[in-house]
Amino acid sequence: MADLKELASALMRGDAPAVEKLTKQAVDAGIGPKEILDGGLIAGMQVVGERFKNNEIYVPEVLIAARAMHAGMKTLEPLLVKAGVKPVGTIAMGTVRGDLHDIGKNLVSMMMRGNGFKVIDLGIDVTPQKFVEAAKDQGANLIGMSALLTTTMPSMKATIDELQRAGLLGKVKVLIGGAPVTQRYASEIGADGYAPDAASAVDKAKELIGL
Ligand code: B1M
Repeated sequence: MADLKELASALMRGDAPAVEKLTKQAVDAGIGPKEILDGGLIAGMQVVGERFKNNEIYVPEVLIAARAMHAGMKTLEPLLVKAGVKPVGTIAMGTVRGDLHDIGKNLVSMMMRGNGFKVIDLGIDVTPQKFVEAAKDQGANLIGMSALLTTTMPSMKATIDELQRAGLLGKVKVLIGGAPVTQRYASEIGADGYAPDAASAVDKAKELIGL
């Protein structure tokens, strides 16, 4: 267990080489990949998320921690697949149609991955149809939309309308965010949830799928 604590703190420091080394050591010591993920990488990322939410650290530190997470996941991912470990949920994430801002969307995606979600990254300028296809064809049980422009926020509503037309509204949960987005707007357009930052987005996503 001591090794996993060390792994979690290396992740919190954003020390990618140490995370890579400690992950390999834990595997060699016979600790299961799920245990390494939960007790080391996710445990560390949860602390990073909390600190970010409390404004104790900022975007660069989160990006550095995410890079360290990636260094550990390179070793763990194939082992998790082999062991048949299922993600806690699958979220299709994208920045809405007409909007090219992706820093926030990427941060949310990283934090989701850091907490055991499978993320289907649809990128930027994502049409309502593309979100719906991800839910239909790729098995996403959550849609995550980001918008940074007041002029692109209506595309969130258009996506919700498209989900309704496809008969998916209610079955697939919709989470929205981005600087100009508010809880009030989310309620107005019928989104299931809103989150003001990346760490809260993870909490909300878990809540929406009943975790
Ligand atoms: Co643009 N831009 N930009 N921009 N840009 C803003 C957003 C703006 C506020 C600047 C300003 O005028 N003060 C303004 C919008 C005004 C408005 O609509 N109210 C603006 C504008 C006008 C524009 C252009 C129209 C400028 C022009 O060309 N005339 C143009 C539009 C292009 C387009 O999208 N079609 C444009 C372009 C650009 C760049 C390409 C130069 C660049 C984007 C680069 C990139 O993303 N790869 C850019 C940038 C960097 C910004 C600012 C400076 C920073 C945005 C950012 O990355 N913030 C921004 C001003 C500002 O915010 N200070 C601005 C950091 C990021 C971590 O925060 O994305 O809010 P944020 O994400 C947070 C939360 O909101 C939340 O979690 C994240 C982490 O805590 N969150 C979610 C985000 N998505 C979520 C999803 C969730 C839950 C939470 O659930 C799914």
